[in-house]
Amino acid sequence: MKLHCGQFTLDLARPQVMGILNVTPDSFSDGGQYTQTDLAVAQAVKLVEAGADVIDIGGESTRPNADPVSLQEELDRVVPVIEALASEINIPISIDTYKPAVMRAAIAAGASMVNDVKALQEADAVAVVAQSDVGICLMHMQGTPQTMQNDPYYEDVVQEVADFLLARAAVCEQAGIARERLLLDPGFGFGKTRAHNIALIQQLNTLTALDYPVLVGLSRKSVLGQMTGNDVDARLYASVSAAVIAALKGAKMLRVHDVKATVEALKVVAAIDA
Ligand code: 7PJ
Repeated sequence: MKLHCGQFTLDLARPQVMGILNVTPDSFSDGGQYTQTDLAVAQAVKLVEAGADVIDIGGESTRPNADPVSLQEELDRVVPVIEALASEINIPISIDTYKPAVMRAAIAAGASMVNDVKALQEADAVAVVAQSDVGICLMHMQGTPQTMQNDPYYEDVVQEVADFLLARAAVCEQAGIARERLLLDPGFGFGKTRAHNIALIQQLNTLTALDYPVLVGLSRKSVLGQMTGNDVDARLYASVSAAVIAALKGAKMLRVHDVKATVEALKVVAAIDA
């Protein structure tokens, strides 16, 4: 299985590692030696050196209860980083956004993938991606980041997530987005209880059997905190364990903070699960 994203083609025979790069506000930039863009680029280069296959850049937090960021603020955060990084690294840059205007600007700046927690449901989002050649990750979420953890409810979480993702994939393909450009993601923690998240991991095979590559993002998430009792900064071992389980169940991309540890664990998977 291959993933087409802009000028790149990723071979999904080996699960790919997407390294997370959060681009935070310019709050302590004081005209000193390094700008926030320089720091973000340096951090991304480290992720590449650690073995990342894709860099995912996000300028707005979609964690539960996070404050929304204005369009201009999000553009100001991510576009300079993508521009600088595009000439610096030779792997796909993904833009984590649900805003079509950010997608368009990011693609113009050199992004080769769009990672959308709203699965291109905002007006014009499908058209923006269809007019380009980038890869697109369609993620499932119930509700919005502001409210999604209030009282998530499903009759059958795995079936409902699968149905939603297949419907969004069909919309994309009807709009002219080739199937080879699509990734599906159950959206761990996005409008899901602990039991929902666990059911989705247990039955990940139902999703990986759908004939689209599946991306899994469990890195440092609260479900791992619930399992271990650890705070977010102490979830490395749990995150690597989750990535290994997801890979064994057929996930083709792992979205992670801890690239080096994940890449190493996946080498063990590859050697034994060949
Ligand atoms: C995900 C994401 C995820 C995809 C975030 C966090 C929250 N994009 N963006 N999948 N999570 N595709 O990293 O804890 O699971 S932000």
